[in-house]
Amino acid sequence: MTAPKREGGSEVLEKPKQRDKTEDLWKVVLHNDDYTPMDFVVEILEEIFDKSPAEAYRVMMMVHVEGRGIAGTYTHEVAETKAETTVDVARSAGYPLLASIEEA
Ligand code: TYC
Repeated sequence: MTAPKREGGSEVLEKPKQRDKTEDLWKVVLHNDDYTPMDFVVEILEEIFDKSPAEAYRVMMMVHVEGRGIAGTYTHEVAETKAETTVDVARSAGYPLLASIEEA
């Protein structure tokens, strides 16, 4: 049985979900292309991957120069959702940006 939620806040129930330390981590990989604008990739990195403007620019340039780069590392479900959101937002804007996931 789940403990009832106490008035004024239960320490246990209101804590953010702890990651299972045995759960596998997955990288979200961004891929370079010739058409997606640099500013758009920087915005994706700031908004979906919670990067600072400087870090977002650094990762975008890494992808631009090297062909691919790591946007972030997450549990499988979160990585999959962020990769899908990235591709959905890019397609809605008319850009071919690709994001994939691979085990970290
Ligand atoms: N190569 C793109 C350009 O010159 C920029 C870009 C960077 C595209 C990273 C995709 O994942 C990417 N506009």
